[in-house]
Amino acid sequence: MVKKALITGITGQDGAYLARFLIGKGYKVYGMVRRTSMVNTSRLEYLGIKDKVEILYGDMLDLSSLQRVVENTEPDEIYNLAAQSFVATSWEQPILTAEVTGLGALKLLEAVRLVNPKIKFYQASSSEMFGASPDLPQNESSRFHPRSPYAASKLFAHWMTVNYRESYGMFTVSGILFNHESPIRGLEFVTRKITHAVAMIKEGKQDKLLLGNMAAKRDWGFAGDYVKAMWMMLQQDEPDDYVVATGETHTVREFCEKAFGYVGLDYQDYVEVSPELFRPADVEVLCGDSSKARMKLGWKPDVDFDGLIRMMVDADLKRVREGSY
Ligand code: NAP
Ligand code: F7E
Repeated sequence: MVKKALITGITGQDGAYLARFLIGKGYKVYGMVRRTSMVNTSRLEYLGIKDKVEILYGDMLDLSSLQRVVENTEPDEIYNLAAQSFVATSWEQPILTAEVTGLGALKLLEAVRLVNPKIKFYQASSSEMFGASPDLPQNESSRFHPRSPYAASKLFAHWMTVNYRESYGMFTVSGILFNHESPIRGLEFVTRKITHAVAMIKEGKQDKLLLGNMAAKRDWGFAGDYVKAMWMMLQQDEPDDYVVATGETHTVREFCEKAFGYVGLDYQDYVEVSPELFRPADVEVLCGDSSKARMKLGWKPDVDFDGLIRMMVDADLKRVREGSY
């Protein structure tokens, strides 16, 4: 029998990669999207799968729509990837972030419990939940110390996922994923902001790049590798939580140095620091210990830091040269 998966957030970076991965595994893939005045399927088009997924309308703010989507699709697996996911915006829209990213996950868990508690449920948790944790590298037992409305909302959703497992015996898992990037990463995130600027500068279409905290350190991997781990978590006999990370951490400055260096430029000639781009509170260092995922799931990343930068710069150069964006 063909397995069915429902993905919330299918128009986002991970949603598109996960949909492509599941289609490759023979799944029937449903994607929930919110109503917008313009269609927003550019990532699905980029990966060549737009016509291979079935789209249904629903919103994380609206429990009745979630319940209807779950009833109408009768999935075996649900991947809850929908969120207001940009940390900086979460200070400007803290309540919306809590409602979509935090309460939205609880609404979806409730919809699953009411419609069919046997559906397996994946929650997109985040390394941001560790925030200012004194533990480094961070694993599943490390202490949480969220540092933004986004991180606090994700922590609420994480604990609700654990609680639905413990209270109702549901197959709910939380994947604590460290930063993962790709050529279809949103342009506001620092990696893509840099690789897009590198391409624009190289092609003579931009002269400088403004950045905020260049000393921040992140454990950056490739989104295509990370969506495999999501699926693997739902194929286990028992539901559990897993950290997914490369185990390497690099500064924003190093990312710049390598990305500009790849096209023969010195980042110091183009990058300026703008105090306006600093956050009210930042997470200074994240580095994940994914031993459990590697041992129990057999997961490992295939793309390393340098490979990720090359992939993103190459894709941006191609798009800038073609004028596609
Ligand atoms: P993304 O590109 O920002 O995608 C977010 C998705 O959520 C989009 O499809 C967006 O739809 C959808 N969405 C937002 N508000 C919604 C609402 N009210 N109702 C329904 N859908 C809504 O994020 P991503 O990078 O793919 O990340 C996927 C998930 O993993 C997110 O939950 C994120 O917080 C989490 N996460 C990401 C990372 C990472 O490094 N990428 C790491 C850890 C955890 P629109 O297209 O309409 O805006
Ligand atoms: O920032 C610093 C910034 O916005 C990374 C989301 O997917 O990963 C992501 O959250 C670092 C921060 O990602 C700029 O201050 C400097 O220290 O790329 P980012 P993030 O905040 O780590 C986690 C795991 C998620 O769950 C989130 O959903 O880079 N930084 N200068 C900058 N950041 C941005 N965006 N723009 C700058 O100009």
